[in-house]
Amino acid sequence: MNRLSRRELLQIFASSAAFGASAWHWKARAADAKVKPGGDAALIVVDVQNCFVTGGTLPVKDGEQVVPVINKIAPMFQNIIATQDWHTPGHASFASSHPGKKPFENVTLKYGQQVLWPDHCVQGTEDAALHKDLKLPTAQLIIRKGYQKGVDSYSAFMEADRKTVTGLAGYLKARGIKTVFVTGLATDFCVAWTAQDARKAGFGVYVIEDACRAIDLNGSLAAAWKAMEGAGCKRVQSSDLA
Ligand code: VGL
Ligand code: ZN
Repeated sequence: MNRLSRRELLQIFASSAAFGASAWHWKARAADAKVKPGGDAALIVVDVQNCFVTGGTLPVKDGEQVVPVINKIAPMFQNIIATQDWHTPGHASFASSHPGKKPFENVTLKYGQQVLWPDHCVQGTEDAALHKDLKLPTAQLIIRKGYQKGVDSYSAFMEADRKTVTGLAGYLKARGIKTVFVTGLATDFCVAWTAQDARKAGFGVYVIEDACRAIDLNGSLAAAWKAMEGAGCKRVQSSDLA
């Protein structure tokens, strides 16, 4: 009798064209099978900017270490999108805009709770530029976010008012993208919000853990992974890609 192994069954299941983005939760991948991004996949490189690495205004611990990892996997992708946190001077997410408030405290804005940050990623400054060693010559779109003075945007898809879209979902859908691979800074803020919003918009989502670094404020990293995995985002390592 011709019996298929569990591994073969899993691979057939995972590669079956019958399972579109709606069945994303049910797709399984054999532990030793590599993930190969196809023409309908996009790499999203979130906020790998000077502000978020050593020497920047809001440095993420070891933030610069994502650069070689992202450079290594980028050639596996036919579609690449980068994002830039792109704030006005005096932005509502800056502690300096709220008298008596300090960075990393919370404040209530019109749209809800907002963590306050040091002034960072101000439009057009060197601090807001992409890291100089990032090599993404084939990147097709740079999406900027957080450019409205009164509204933050951790997510590359939707601003913090949870109403205003950036246009990224429409762009990706118009180009036939079904799956996104999320990398960059910071795991527990802009990466996590981007990954969850990508799921909400109907994309399959992989988050490449070793291509991300976290801020980890009061347990935010563990909470972010729980939320991402709960939303159906898959946690993988760069070595899982081919
Ligand atoms: C980010 C805090 C404030 C991020 C951006 O890119 O994760 N975090 N602005
Ligand atoms: Zn910001």
